[in-house]
Amino acid sequence: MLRKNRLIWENLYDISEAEIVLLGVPFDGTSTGLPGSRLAPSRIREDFDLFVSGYEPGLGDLSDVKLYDAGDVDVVHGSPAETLKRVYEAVKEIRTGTKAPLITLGGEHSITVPVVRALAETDEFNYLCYDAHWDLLDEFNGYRQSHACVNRHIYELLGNIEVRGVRAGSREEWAFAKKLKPAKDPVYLSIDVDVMDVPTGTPVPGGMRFHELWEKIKKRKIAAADIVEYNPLVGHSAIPAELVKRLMLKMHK
Ligand SMILES: [Mn+2]
Repeated sequence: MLRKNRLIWENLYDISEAEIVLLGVPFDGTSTGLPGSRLAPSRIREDFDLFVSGYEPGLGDLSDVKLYDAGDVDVVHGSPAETLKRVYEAVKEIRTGTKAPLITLGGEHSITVPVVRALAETDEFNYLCYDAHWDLLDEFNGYRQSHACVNRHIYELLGNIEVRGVRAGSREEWAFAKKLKPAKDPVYLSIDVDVMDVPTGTPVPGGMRFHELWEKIKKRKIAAADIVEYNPLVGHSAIPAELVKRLMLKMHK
């Protein structure tokens, strides 16, 4: 179920030697705003080559990280259910080859649910999300797989979630959010880039600056991460690729 035609670079290591694993999910089938985040995994890999400097003071050098890029999940445009099933299976398959931290590149936010579900079967973590939206709806227009429901379903799966940076939600979501408590480390970190003012299909004015976000997340112990909802059809930002680099340096073992 994995396509290997768009790797960040040639894999120099076997998956069993990996210190970080990368996975792309080029899917935007439930996007409620402007579609296009399906283009993000390949765009982020290109940006990584074009813009990212390999060394970060205090974090180290990319040449010290044994990266394994697992490629992209072979998604099914038109079938969110089949796509999310394939994401789950891809993560389970990766987990049979390695216990290294996984960084997943969306795609839209709905892809986080099967990644968390698959990892939670073997790994211990709590869930921390940075997002402009609560995404706490049980269903959206009768549809539970919508990207507007992702945090609600992870809440049901794990029993608690921490969500930061929210500036948009329904009255019901703001009420539901009162139940949420801070998540203890280690965390699965989900970064919906609309928490900043990065080009996205569902923008909300007043986003965090990159350095504000980084100052927050650099203090956390991160077991796995994803970067979702970057939409290259809306515009360009080097931030997602820079986040991949810093997370690789911070999370590798
Ligand atoms: Mn969002």
